[in-house]
Amino acid sequence: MGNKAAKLSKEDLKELLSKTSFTDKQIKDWYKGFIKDCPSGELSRAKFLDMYQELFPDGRAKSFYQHVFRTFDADDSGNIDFKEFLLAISITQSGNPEQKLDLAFKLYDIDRNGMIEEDEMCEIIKAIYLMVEDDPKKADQGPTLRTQHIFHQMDLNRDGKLSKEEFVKGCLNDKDLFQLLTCSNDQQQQSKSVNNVNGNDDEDDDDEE
Ligand SMILES: [Ca+2]
Ligand SMILES: [Ca+2]
Repeated sequence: MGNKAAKLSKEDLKELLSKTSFTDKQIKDWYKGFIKDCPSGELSRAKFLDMYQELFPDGRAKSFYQHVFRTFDADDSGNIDFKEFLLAISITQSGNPEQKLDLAFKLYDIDRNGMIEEDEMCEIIKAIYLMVEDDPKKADQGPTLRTQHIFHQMDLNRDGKLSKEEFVKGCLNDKDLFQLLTCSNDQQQQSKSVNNVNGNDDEDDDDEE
């Protein structure tokens, strides 16, 4: 076949060159891979979850990746097109702190009302814990306490919600929080930073808290 192979439009290529740190060739290579997996040019929610199901066969990451899907799907169309996909990948791989925080804010602002409510943050942190925490008790209680702690630290005007400004300021002032709240798409780093926050150490269980 191949005579109808989807091509990346010049406009999209130009936009991606200006908005990402990828080179012309890298973008085209990403596009080839993307079209191979998604011949329609769009990544559906089901396909996205399937991909992560392969990486995390025990299903513990499912609820988290539903949120990642929503975050990548910038226009809320129910599919991730190549531009949405590559912009998000670029930010997670090589974005500056502000870009990472911008993406993280979208992850936590589930209802897209421009504020992070306490239950929204708790839900995401719970999904992260579920994915990396083996102790179900910790995975159950940890997120609520963690969320309360984060709000205590970040909710400067005490209105029970985090504005973008409060969120960005709070993360930039606290390295651990920055890692926990922004490394949302790097499983390895994520597991590391949740373990840091929990005081866990995979290889050495002697000094359990
Ligand atoms: Ca979309
Ligand atoms: Ca919200």
